[in-house]
This record gives sequence, structure tokens and C-alpha cells, in this order.
Amino acid sequence: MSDKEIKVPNIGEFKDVEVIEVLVSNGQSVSKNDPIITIESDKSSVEIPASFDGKVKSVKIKVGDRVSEGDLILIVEQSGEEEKSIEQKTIKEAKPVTNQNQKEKIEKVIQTQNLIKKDNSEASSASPKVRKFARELGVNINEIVGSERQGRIVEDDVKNFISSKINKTSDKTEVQSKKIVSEFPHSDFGEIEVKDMPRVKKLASTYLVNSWTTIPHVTNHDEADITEMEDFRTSLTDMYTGERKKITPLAFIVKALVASLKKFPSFNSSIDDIENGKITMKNYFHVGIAVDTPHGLMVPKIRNADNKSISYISNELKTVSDQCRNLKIDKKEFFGGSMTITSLGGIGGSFFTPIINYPEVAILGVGKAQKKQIFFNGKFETRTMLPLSLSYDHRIIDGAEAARFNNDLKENLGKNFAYKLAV
Ligand code: CAO
Repeated sequence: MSDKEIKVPNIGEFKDVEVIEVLVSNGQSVSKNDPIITIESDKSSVEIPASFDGKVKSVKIKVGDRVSEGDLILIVEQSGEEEKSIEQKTIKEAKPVTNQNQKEKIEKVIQTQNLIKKDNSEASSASPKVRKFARELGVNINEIVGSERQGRIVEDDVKNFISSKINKTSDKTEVQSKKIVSEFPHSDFGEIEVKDMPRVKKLASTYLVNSWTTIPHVTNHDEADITEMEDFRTSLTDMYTGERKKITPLAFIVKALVASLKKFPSFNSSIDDIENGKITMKNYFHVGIAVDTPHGLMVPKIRNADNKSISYISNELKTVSDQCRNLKIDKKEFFGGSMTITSLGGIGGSFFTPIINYPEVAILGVGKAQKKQIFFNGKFETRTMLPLSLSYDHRIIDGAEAARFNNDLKENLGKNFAYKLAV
């Protein structure tokens, strides 16, 4: 029996580096090449292997210590047998640890690991720090192939994994079909029933995910004072029957939106060729309307809304929403829009964060108008306020422009707008 020391070997860039993991403890048997500690520099981390077989007698460093070449890591107790075998091995194998050696070893490990990962027979091995790093970035550590000994995953492997995923984002189908598997199945918690997703929802999900993942969305919230507009709207009667005309606020909002789109053309555009910095400006005003149907959400267009009266738009709203609900609408009607309005005003709620209907660059969310006490003309008055939630593509529209757009829209819905002429 004799005691031997294991010290930090020469490992190139790793000088005065932090010990992030101690992988052995007193009394444990180690074999040559078993990892004993993990050290980390600014750029990467590496495991230090045992240089011979034996039983750990004493661990001389702890997590957080800083080490350099030659620092003592362990004292290992060796039996006569182990000593003999080491002497023989040392004669044959004694070589300085060079970068080339290290590289070869890593390459060998990568090859072995590729096999291990393919048959998926082992859980991934990584330090708590690396696991935390992967978790924070939303990466499933079990998908990563480690480059260290026995497939151990280090921070660089996580970074390389993410880069390879980012490089693949052009392959949309792969990203979208990526299945996130919950750690515990729902059935672990009670009775469940699996149903088919409605076809329209399935189709829409692809577009929604594409929009959500490719467009940097920002939403500005505001309120329009529609007191006068509502007085006017509810006073409208049919000239033949004398009955109240049933026109909802939405038809007025379509008209007001078109007036704002004329003033702010970037809201009526599409970014079709971002690589070459090209924007498509539209000279038409086709307003999309989100329609809630039993089959899922559909977005038909009110074409050339600039040339239509509010009454006409109101009738068309009824026609297209009925066509959607009865699945009697042409597919092409879901394409070629300027900007979309999604109104929850008939249902309830105030502000929300609508998802842009790609390839458009903005969407207007409308909440339920409410009577509120507003400081108006030097005193508090009861006014009818309409909640507006404008989501826009920040690549083309800035926050200030969006705030100005909302101001203009509020004007257009306010008492000075010539909606009376547009009915
Ligand atoms: N504030 C207060 N009341 C409102 C309102 C508003 N912003 N908007 C509509 N209303 C009132 C209408 O005046 C009508 O009242 P009356 O019955 O007294 O006449 C009632 O609410 C119902 O209106 P409506 O919803 O039937 O009609 P609309 O023109 O406002 O909307 C349509 C048409 C197709 C947009 C609507 O039927 C619909 O599908 N809405 C849901 C859209 C949706 O789901 N968006 C969310 C997309 S994000 O997932």
C-alpha cells in the first residue's frame, strides 16, 4: 500500500480556473481516466481524469477553488497490484498531456457518444451548472450529444446545440412539428379523453406559430372616446320602415381604420424580402375581420373598404361572417389583406395582445366599449370609451409611430370624424 498524488495536468489555456465540480469523494475507488473534477475557464469547461487506479484517500480541493497546473487534487491509496500495473502502464504510455492528445481523446469520446445517443440507452451526464444553463435556455439536455469523456455535456455543447437549431430555423416545418413532451402524462392525474383538433384550428396553428415566432410583436393600448359616434350610430333609422338600423361599431371602425391607413402607409405593407431589405407597400385597402366560428377563427377581407359606405360594410360583415360560419367562403378570401381588425367588443373584455395576421404588419384589437368618468372639457363627464390594442411588427413600425397611429384612429372615431357622410 502506498499513497500517490493526482495533480492538475498541463491543459493549455486552463490556468487559474475555477473548479465547478468535484466528482469523487473519500473512500471511492477510481480507475485511470475516470473524471475526478470539472474545471471551467471563460471559454469552456473540461474534466480532469484520474491518472491511475486506486482508492481516494483524501480530496484536496472543493468547488469554487481556483487551480492551475501542478495543484494537488487527490491523494489516492494504491495496493501493490495497482502500483505494479501502473508502473508497467507508465513505461508504455507516459506522454505529456498535449492539446493534440486532448483533441484525439475528445474525438474518440464523441464517436462513442454518438453511438450511445443513437440507441438512447443512457441518460445525459452534465454538471448541475451546465444543466441549469441548458434549462434557462429552454434546451432539453437529453437531446445533446456531449463532447467530453463518456459523453459528458459541457457548456460549449449546449451552445453548439442551440446554434445548430438556430441555423435550422429556415426549416419551418421542423420547428413547428417539434413535439414537446410533458414529463408526466395527463392520464397520471385523472381520466382524460383525446379528441381530433378542428381542421381550421389545425391549419390556423401553422400561421399563428409562424407569425408569433418570426414577427417581433409590440402592442400599444389606448382608448378612443366614441360618445358622439355611438349617439349617431344608435340614432340611425331605416328611411323606409323607420326602424332602427342595426349597424355595429365595427363597420365604423373599419372606415376609421382605412382613413388612418391612408395617413400611415407603413401599416398597409408587408415584409416579403427581409434579406434584401424590401417592403411591399399596398395601394389597396382590404381590411381583414377576425370571425369567430364553431370551426375556429377565420379572417375574410372587406375588399376596397375605402370605396364602400358604412352601411355597405355593415351588410358585407354579416355576409362574410355567415359564409365563414357555413364554410361557404372561397379560400382566396383569407389572403391579400391590408390590416386586420379583431373585435371582442360583442363578447366582452377590454385590452388584449392580438397576434399579427402574417404577412400583414399590424392588427387592431377592439374591446367592449364602456361608459367611464373622463376628465373632459375641464370637468368629469360620462363618456363612452372604446379599448384599442394595436399590435405591430417592430421591424417596420416604431412605438412612436404606433402611438401616432392610435391618436389618428381616435380622432377618426371621435366627434370630428366625417363618419356621418360615410354612412
Ligand atoms: N363595444 C360594445 N358593444 C359592441 C362592440 C364594442 N366594441 N362591438 C359590438 N358590440 C355590440 C354590437 O353593437 C351588438 O350589439 P346589439 O346586439 O345590441 O346590436 C353586439 O355587441 C354583438 O355584435 P357582434 O359581435 O354580433 O357584431 P360585430 O359586428 O361587432 O362583430 C364579428 C362581427 C364577425 C367580428 C363577430 O361576430 C365575431 O366573430 N367576433 C369575435 C372575433 C374574435 O373571436 N376575435 C378574437 C380573435 S383572437 O383569438
